[in-house]
Amino acid sequence: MVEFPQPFIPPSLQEPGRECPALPLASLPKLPINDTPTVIVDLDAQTPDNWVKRNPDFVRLTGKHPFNVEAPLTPVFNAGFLTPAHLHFVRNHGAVPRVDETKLRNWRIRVHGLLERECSFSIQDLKDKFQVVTLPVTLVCAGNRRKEQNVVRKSLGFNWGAGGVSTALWTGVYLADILEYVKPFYKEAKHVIFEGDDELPNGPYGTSQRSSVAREKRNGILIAWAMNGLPLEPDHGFPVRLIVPGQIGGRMVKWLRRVELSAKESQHYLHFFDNRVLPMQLSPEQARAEKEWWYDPRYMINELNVNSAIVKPAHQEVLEIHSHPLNQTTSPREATYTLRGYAYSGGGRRVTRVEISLDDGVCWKLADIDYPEDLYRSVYHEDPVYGLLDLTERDTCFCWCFWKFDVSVKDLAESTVIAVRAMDEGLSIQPRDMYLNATSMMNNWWFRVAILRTETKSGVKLKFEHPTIPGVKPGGWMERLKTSGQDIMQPDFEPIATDTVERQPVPPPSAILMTKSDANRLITVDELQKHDKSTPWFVIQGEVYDGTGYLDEHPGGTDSILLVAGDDATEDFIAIHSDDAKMKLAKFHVGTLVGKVDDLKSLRPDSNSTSDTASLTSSVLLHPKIWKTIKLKTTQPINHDTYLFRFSFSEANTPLGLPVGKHVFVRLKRKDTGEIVQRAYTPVSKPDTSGEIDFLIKLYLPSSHNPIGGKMTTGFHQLEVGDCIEVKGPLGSFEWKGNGIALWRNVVHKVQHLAMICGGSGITPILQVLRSVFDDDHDRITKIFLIYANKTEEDILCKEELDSLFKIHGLGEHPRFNLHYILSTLPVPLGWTHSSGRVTEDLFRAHFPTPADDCLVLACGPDAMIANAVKPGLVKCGWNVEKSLVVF
Ligand SMILES: Nc1nc2c(c(=O)[nH]1)N[C@H]1C(S)=C(S)[C@@H](COP(=O)(O)O)O[C@H]1N2
Ligand SMILES: [Mo]
Repeated sequence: MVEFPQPFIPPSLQEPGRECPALPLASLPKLPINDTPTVIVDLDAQTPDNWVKRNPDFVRLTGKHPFNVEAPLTPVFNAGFLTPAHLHFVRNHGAVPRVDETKLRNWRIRVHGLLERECSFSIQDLKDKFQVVTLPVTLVCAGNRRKEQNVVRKSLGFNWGAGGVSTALWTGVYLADILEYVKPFYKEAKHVIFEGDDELPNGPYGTSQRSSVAREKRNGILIAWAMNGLPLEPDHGFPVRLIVPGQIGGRMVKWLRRVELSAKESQHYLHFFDNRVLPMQLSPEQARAEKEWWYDPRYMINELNVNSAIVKPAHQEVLEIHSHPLNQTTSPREATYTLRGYAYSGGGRRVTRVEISLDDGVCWKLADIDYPEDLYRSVYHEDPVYGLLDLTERDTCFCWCFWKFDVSVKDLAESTVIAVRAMDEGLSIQPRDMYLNATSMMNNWWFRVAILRTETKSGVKLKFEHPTIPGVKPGGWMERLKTSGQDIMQPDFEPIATDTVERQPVPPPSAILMTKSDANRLITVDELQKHDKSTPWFVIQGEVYDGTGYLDEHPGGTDSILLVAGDDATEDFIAIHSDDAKMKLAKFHVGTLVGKVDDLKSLRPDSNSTSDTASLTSSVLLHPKIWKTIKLKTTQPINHDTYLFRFSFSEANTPLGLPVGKHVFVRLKRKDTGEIVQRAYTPVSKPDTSGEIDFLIKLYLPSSHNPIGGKMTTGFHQLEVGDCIEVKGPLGSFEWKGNGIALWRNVVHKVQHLAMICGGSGITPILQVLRSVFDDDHDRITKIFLIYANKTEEDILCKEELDSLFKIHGLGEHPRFNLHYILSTLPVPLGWTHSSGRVTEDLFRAHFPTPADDCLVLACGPDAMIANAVKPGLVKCGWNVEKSLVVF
């Protein structure tokens, strides 16, 4: 009879110092060293798991709750063959069932259904009736390495790195023995269903095995109560769980309450709607919408597929190689570096080879493999805690193995990428190509680590970059190459030629799906470039979009699309668009670019451009395609939070080249975070300025109210005189030509009345037009009606200028300027004669002209103001917003 460790309470709940009970055999892999957590981490305080003690160093993959974590790769790997509980990954679909002493005492596993002998077993019953056994088993979540797919396309699942894998000694009894005891009617009972005690929105967690698999002892399925000789931790199923060696973690039901012999497979919600690899043709959205796919048993995942990863070099590890033999602090070129990592496969199949390539898959060389699991095959050991540890007659491989490969530092320095692939006994080999699927499960394409090389004074420096890093944090070559416009399913690890400059940080990947599942045409660079001005196609992150249908709708104006026609627009698009805009992009997706987008990046000669934008010639400072560096000359406070930033170009006497009404892109590098931020701004410079450009910037600085502050304006705030930023432009769909003529979406409008509505810093494009109208001595007819909304009176920008223009043009016999303010913060100052409250149709009725063909409305303000107040208000007053509303 087997003795039980007493009390049968997980160490984290009682006696955290407890170590794994020793195994007397020195030849076996060492037992893990536990660092059992003793405190409840803050993140759990407000969740139903606020009684579970956890390692604070885990990478949380789904925020606070439920608890889904992996440990950073290096510590898990360094822990060795057996993973201590505090580093073992956890996958919980909901709250951890809380098992107190009473609940523990009454815990039974009910075995029922199509069988002769229905039973309810306590854990003690299991120990008394059946042979207690221990098996080393590797657990892998089917989502392991999912983030790599999520970077390509956001799937129906969260971002596992390559750490969704761990190994432990599991102690329990064979399911096969229990089944034999309860005598199932196997003629009908084709399935064995398992159910957990967790309460999830769609019922408890449950799944099933085919009886033919479940009853076979060779498959090693256990009902287990101990992990590495200690009671299961709450996160791993305390008091008892199923262990299914060689299968995905998802089949190993935790907090096991019920086993049912049934003619039908499990009907549990997550048996169907989780752990499936759906056909590649199904986009995540389709998969969500078309439920029938999930019920097809062919797409279910049981056994693991062959997989491997590189752990060493670690992500961001640096290897300095000196060229001078006397420099002892760095590696000489003759030195070797040992690459290391793990590999595993499913169904008991052995990993039969692991291969390394340093030329992205042209040549492969065998790595050495260490199979610690084999060390158990020569021992027969029986003990009160572990029961029978006997793998002497087993030939199944249920555990990970470790590979290593010595490479000369010189070869590493000449390579741009290290790739690993494994093959198993069934001759399944990890593919080069990703099997992109809606749940992003079983991702097992080659694991590749990019090598970034920098020349240093004393030699070269290699920096290693994993494909991704787990969780939401950005990082890894996949995001970097995606941002640079590559098709990362076919990555190209070009050498980073001898640059000594640190690379720019990569912006986080877009989690928004910007592609259409049925837009799967392959488009060549040639075809792309044929689509320029009349049917503008452009590229974003390797995908091709047709902008034709969007020319009229684009809030940024027609020419911001025309300017990128036939070209790569990734940088600008990602930098300035909201998630909402990204979502809208999918509609215009036509296919995927083949060939290198980099070829496009170089500027094509301006001669082939038919744009009428004056600044395409170099007689002006601004260029729509080339970033120009400008230097901060002065800043001048305008009010409590707004400053006029004046920048100078290097050519002092060249005209700026900014038509009235157009805006520019501005980009800067944040001094604190190093992040590149880009926004569109309308400069307030007069159109005939030379050598300089002025921006009126309202600063949204970090405050208790908004701890982050405006990304861009905080960057502006950090600038000191002499600092440089960049501009390019002009762009925009609207231009005021003067003398009553506006060019809008390439159509000439003769305008008598200009109605204008703006909010806060939205005054800038309005001011441009306004000044130009009133500065124009030839223009005696154009009338302007301006409504300017702000929170408080002190927020009103350029009030003096506006008021004085009003005195000149707004009074007298033939007034041409109607100026009206509205303040949203109540109460308004004493003696305030303008409006207060919200922007409504009444305001337009009172202060705008009646709608007419020769009248345009210009608007600039926060999106919400335009969408919720301006548009509906104008419509109610009879304006045709499609035909007359220009939104900057
Ligand atoms: N009852 C229950 N069992 C469960 C789950 C769950 O959410 N509830 N998650 C499954 C999944 S998807 C995995 S990968 C493994 C993870 O086991 P671990 O958390 O002990 O690592 O448990 C499986 N068993
Ligand atoms: Mo899983």
